[in-house]
Amino acid sequence: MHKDVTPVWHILGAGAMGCLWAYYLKSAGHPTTLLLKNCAALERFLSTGNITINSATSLASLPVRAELTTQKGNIDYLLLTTKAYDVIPALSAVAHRLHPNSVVILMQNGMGIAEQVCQQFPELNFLLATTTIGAHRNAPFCITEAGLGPTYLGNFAQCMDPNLAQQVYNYLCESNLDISFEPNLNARLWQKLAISCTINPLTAILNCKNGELIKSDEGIQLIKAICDEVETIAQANKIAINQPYFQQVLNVAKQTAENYSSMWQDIQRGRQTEIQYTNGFVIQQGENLQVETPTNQWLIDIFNQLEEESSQAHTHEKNYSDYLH
Ligand code: KPL
Repeated sequence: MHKDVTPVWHILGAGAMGCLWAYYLKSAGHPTTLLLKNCAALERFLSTGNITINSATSLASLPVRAELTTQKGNIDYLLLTTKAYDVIPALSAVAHRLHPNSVVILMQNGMGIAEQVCQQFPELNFLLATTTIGAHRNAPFCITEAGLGPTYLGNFAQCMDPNLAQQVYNYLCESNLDISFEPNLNARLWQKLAISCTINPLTAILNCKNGELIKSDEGIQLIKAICDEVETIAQANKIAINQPYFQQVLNVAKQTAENYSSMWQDIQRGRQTEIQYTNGFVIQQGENLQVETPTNQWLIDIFNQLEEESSQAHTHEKNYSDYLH
């Protein structure tokens, strides 16, 4: 059933990454539907019916379909771009629409999600993706592309039939985004984890752009200490490391110097962050392996306090906007 047909995509998680992929899949001629959680979001989207993408050189809009997650109708190809902590509730919300041949691609920051999905949805055909694309949301369904890097797709613990995985990869290639099938996705996931454990929480705590972190010796030393702990755990897990994580993080901080990280944005908006799936995952792995992770622990303690303060500061705003909708 998966051969020689145009795939029909559903995207769940209409943040920057979800909107970006919806836009590129639709522009490749794939029917694409955004799945939205509530009527307020659906109404907001339907007022234009478009996804808008700003880049350094252009501003473009494209109409896509949208519907509520609770609607009926099979989902064949689902790209899940929610925050890590929303993956299980999101899959549960559309479980009635998935069938034995449905394919789900999980694209989140952080690690530990795939294991939870395997446990709770043992029958699911799923692939993992990790991306280096930089994008942020300016307004609902309107995003800025801040650098199109590669995205890597891989099969978690051979959960998916390799032919089907290849077919999905071919479909994604039609989007014209830079995508590679990665037989050793774990190495990519750990690289990204090192980046997410350093740039993301540090920019949020210090309230700065990515590039500011490497302008002081203290910032660089902190990045090094965090990376060393992540690398020790990765090595204990036999993960291939082709370039020291510290070096990779410095490169990304330089390349994305003018960006505000996704965690910085979450804290500014009073939203829950993915810290439990980044530094929290490293600390948990350290405990399992009896490896100390004092810098990650110190960082997460400060961060938890910041997250709490930011959530409280935005409670009033949230109540007000609930009332308006
Ligand atoms: O992926 C990112 C994020 O913001 O989550 C980085 C690489 C840190 C770029 O801002």
